[in-house]
Amino acid sequence: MFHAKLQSMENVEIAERLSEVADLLEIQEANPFRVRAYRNAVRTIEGLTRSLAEMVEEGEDLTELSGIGEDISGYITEMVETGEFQLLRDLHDEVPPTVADLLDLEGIGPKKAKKLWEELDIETVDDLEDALDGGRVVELEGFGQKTAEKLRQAIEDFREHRERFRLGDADRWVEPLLEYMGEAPGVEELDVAGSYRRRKETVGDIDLLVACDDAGPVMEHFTSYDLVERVIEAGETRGSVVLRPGLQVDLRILPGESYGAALQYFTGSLEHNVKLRKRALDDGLRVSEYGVFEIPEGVDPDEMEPGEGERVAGETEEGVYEALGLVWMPPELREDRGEIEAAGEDELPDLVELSDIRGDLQMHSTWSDGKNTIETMARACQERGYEYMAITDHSRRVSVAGGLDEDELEEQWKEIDGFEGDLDIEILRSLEVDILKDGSLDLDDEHLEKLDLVLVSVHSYMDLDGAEQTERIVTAVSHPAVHVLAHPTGRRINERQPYDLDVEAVLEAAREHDVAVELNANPERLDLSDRHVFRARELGVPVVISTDAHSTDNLRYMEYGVAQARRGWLEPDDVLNTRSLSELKKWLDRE
Ligand code: DGT
Ligand code: CA
Ligand code: CA
Ligand code: ZN
Repeated sequence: MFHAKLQSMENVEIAERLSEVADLLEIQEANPFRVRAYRNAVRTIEGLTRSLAEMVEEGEDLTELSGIGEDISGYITEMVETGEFQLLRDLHDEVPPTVADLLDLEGIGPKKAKKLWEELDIETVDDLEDALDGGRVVELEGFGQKTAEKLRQAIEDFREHRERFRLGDADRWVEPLLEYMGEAPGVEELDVAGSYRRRKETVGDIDLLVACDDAGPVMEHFTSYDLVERVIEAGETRGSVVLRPGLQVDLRILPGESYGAALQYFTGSLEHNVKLRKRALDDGLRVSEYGVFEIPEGVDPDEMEPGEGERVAGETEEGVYEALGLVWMPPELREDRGEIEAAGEDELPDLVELSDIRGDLQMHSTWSDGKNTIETMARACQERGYEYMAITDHSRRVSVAGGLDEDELEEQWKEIDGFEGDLDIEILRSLEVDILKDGSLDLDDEHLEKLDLVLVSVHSYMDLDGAEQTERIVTAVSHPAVHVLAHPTGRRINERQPYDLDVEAVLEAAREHDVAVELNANPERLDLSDRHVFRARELGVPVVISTDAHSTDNLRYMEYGVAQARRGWLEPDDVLNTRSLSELKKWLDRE
């Protein structure tokens, strides 16, 4: 039993399932070459810019993709055409799917996972925690006290990092879900609220709101979505499910008259709502998810029944804010960082928008580790309507990514000279120059001088102590040729902590030397963070929002960068790449 929706199965879902096969095979101690074949296929799929479902529908030969052989091609076709994957189903009869979750714990490989499951019946991370509490794990051969302690830490890390989804990952599931929910009977309004709407870098769960008259069929439609793994709750107007990758979705169904109030309430943040409610009480008003109500004389607002008191707003979100004497605020601002006060005085920032962006100043090509040629990247940028772009391949020292030396850089310029005239976009000669351990740069001064834009960043010695790391980066920023410090803290969300770094000192140095800081828009980085760009703005340090694209597809990351910039209160003037080409050139030439 499956729906037509499966026909458009997402690449991520296919990759996810193949990756699960690899995990389960590994736990079964299958032939390592077989395991690797699945992993290679997953890597290929993750880098694909086209939809596999489309390719299957158009009868294309999937085995022409690298890493995809006859078997896997057959499985992909099976998934696209039937929504089923018999091999995975068979594997699930042998190994419970949750056992593979144990592999996400630091220090647990397939052998250990197998042992925990076979000998202690541990199938989930929660089971493992119970077994640790009960002292059963230490008794297992090859585990011992030290391992047990490490596992506790691993569980803690797992919970802290893995339970929240990166916004970019959540989007891959939310977008198809919204499309599906839009097809539910009688839907009048449909929105995602919560941290997702505020575009927070990670989301704990997805809060879906629907306005309609008849809730039953909408709830039914929701819980029968194909990617639902588990239904937690399916009440009349309130439901909760967990999607296959472990992402929880809460649904609220409401009548149209209170939709605006619910949207406001469930968008949060909690802190924003708390402050709003306090403010309302001073005006004799009570705000709830049902609307804004006048508090009747002598009534304790905490004891008001839903719907009690005269209702002054609720149908629209604007109306809710207006009833409280405030103008509507973009969701990205609703973190109680001063936005309510600013709205009260009509001093909200005029936030930067995607359409303000005139160019992308960090991207890679086949000259280093990018997937597309410079010309292809340039045409894609032109299609996005940009006036300018910078090609910033890696420098020599980043050899794993095919970094360029001085001679190769000159070769690259010649290539650009060759086709530039055919295009309607300015290609800035640039390079992502590696910052060496002592803060010096991985390119000679002569060539640094010749570049239109000098971008510098760290790719090695990420674990220096704070003082040394800060000094290193400050040294780099102080070099007179440098224009932009890229991905300044080096964090990878849910994967790698930022360097031990005094960001304030780096921002001060950037200001002193007229260097801009990057907001790297890759949803796995978002570096600098929203809080840090807020601080950059306060200090008057210009911010560049760049995608660091390694393929034409990645150019769409700009949207994530702009969202974080908005969360950091940036206006167009705070963002360097909203400037016209001539203004940008003036800034680059330090005129
Ligand atoms: P998340 O899911 O952890 O990324 O963060 P949020 O902000 O999406 O939080 P969530 O899903 O727990 O709740 C969604 C919104 O609902 C939250 O931002 C504010 C609102 N909300 C939830 N619980 C309460 C509450 O007890 N009081 C008030 N005023 N608002 C609440
Ligand atoms: Ca949420
Ligand atoms: Ca929620
Ligand atoms: Zn980089």
